[in-house]
Amino acid sequence: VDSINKWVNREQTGTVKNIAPDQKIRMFMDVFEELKSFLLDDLKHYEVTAEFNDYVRQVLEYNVPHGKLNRGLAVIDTLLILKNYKVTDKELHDAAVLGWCIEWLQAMFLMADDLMDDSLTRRGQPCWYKLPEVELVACNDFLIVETQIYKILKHYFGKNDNFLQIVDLFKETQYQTEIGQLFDLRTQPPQNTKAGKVDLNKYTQNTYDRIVKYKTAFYSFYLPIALGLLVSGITNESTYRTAEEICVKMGVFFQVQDDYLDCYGDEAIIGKVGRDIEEAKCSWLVVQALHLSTPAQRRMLQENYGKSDPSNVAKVKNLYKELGVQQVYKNYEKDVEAELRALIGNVTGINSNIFTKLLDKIVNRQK
Ligand code: GPP
Ligand code: MG
Ligand code: MG
Ligand code: MG
Repeated sequence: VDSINKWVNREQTGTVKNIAPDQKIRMFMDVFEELKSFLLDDLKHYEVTAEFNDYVRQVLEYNVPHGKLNRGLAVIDTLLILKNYKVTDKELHDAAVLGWCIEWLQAMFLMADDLMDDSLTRRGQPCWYKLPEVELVACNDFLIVETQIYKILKHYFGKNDNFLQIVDLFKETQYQTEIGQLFDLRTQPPQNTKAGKVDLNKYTQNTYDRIVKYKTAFYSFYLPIALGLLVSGITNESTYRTAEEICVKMGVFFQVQDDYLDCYGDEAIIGKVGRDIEEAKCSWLVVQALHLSTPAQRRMLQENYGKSDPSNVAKVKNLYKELGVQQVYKNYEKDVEAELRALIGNVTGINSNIFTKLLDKIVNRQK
C-alpha cells in the first residue's frame, strides 16, 4: 500500500482523486516490483539457491511487464470510474494486484502460444523459448508463471470472503482460453505436415468466431472488467452478464485487429513477426478471402496457404489485394465500432464509461 501513497493526490485521508495516466503507470509498475519481490523472497521456502532465484527473476522480468498493460490497467480504470475516482488506497492496491495477475496470466499464455505457433519475436525481443539457454525449459517456466498467480492471490486475498470466487474466475477464464487455443490449433493442420494438407473448408466465419471468442475475448476483456466490478463491490449477476456480452464482442473485434496486424502491421510497432499465413491459421483475413474467392482463386489459396516459402506467402498476400480484403477490414472496423458504441449506449445501472474507456484504447490501434 505504501507504493501507492507516493503517487496519488489526496483529497482526504483514505480517499484518492485524479490519478494522471503517467502516475497510474508508475504506481502500477511499483506494484509489479512489490509482487516480484514477494515471489522471489517466497522462493526461500523451496530451498531455491541464488542462481535459481536469479533465473526466476529473469523469467519474470523478460516475460511479464513489457506489453501494453491494457488488461491490467483496465482493472484500475474500472474501479476508478465506478467509484467516481474516490477510492481507498487499499481498493487501488487490490485492483493493481489483480491487474498484475491478468498480466501474469497473459505472460504465461504468450510463452506457451509462441512455442505452439512457432513464433520468432514477441514484444520486440526474441520469444522466451527461442533463447538458446531456455528452449523447452520454457514449458516449465510458463507453468511456474501460472502457479505464481495463485501464490499472489493467496497472499493478498486468501483471507477474503470472495477468495474462492476470485480463484474460480481466473481458473474458469484460463479454461475458456485453453479451449479457444484448442480450437485454434486443431483448425490449422498439424505441425510439420502443413504443406498440401490445409483444409480450407474448415475456415468458416462460424469457426472463426468460436475460436476467437474463447482464445482471446474472455481473458483479454471480460476478466479485467469482471475483476474491476469485483473490487468495486458489485455483486449483482446481471451486471456481470451485461459486461460479458459487451466484452466478448469487443474481444472478437480485438482479435480481428490482431489478425489484420499480423499481415499489415509494422513489425517494429507490433513487436512480433507475423506468421499466420505460413502457419495456416484460421485468420480473419483468410476467412474473408475465401468468402470472396472464385473457384480459381480458391485453388490458388489451396496451393499457397500454409507454406513458409516467401513466394507462396507473397501469392496469398497478392490475392488478398486482388480481393480488396483490406477495404473489407476497414468497413468491418467502422461497423463494429458503431455497433459496440450503440450497445454501450444502452447500458443501464452502471457507468458505461468502463466499456468506452476500453473501446477507445483499441479503436484504430497500430499495436
Ligand atoms: C492470441 O492468439 C491468443 C492467445 C495468446 C491465447 C493463447 C492461449 C493459450 C492457452 C496458450 P495469437 O496466436 O494470434 O496471438 P499472437 O498474434 O500474439 O501470437
Ligand atoms: Mg496462437
Ligand atoms: Mg501466436
Ligand atoms: Mg496473432
